[in-house]
Amino acid sequence: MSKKALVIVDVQNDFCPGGTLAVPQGDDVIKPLNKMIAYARQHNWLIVASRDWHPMVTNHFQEYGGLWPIHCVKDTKGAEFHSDLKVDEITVVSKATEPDQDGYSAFNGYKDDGQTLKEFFESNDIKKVYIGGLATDYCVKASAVDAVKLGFETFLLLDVCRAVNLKPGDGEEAVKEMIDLGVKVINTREVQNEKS
Ligand code: VGL
Repeated sequence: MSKKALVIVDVQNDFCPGGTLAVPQGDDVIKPLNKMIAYARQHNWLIVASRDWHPMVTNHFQEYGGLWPIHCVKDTKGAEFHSDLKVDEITVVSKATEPDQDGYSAFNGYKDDGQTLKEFFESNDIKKVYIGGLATDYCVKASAVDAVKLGFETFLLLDVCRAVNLKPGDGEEAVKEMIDLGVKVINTREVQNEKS
């Protein structure tokens, strides 16, 4: 039987309240995500957590011509997963590790052993991918769009996503774009009541 995968996108300190690029209510996703992680573990899903893992100098940051304040610099407190997120024994995928990358998508990243997320999924016969985390309008969207384009049946876990909303409505717009490209929207409670 093919397996399902849960992808938790960038639930890192800098994207949570108090961080340098705090997503409004970003930490609200942690409790329901922890439940989802427990469910996924019980059902033998593959579980992956992506993290932004930037160099100090990158043209992703405003100082060097990019859009964003400095955030998630590798090996700093801001780049750590939020301490309430139950990530122990979860596969970590680090992305945006090069100075010329925005690296929004988890499919841009690598596991510690150098494997890409696509390779990891293919070697585990993953067919369905469930995605939630931060932020709806950037890294979650980019990851879900890549998942669909790579041929995975892709589900957005809407209740465990929050948007940056640089412009009001960006989050909703992102959800519409994902739906148009074939992403299915669901919430974690519905998934946990599914039969299969
Ligand atoms: C993200 C803005 C900049 C994200 C990353 O994780 O969605 N957003 N870098």
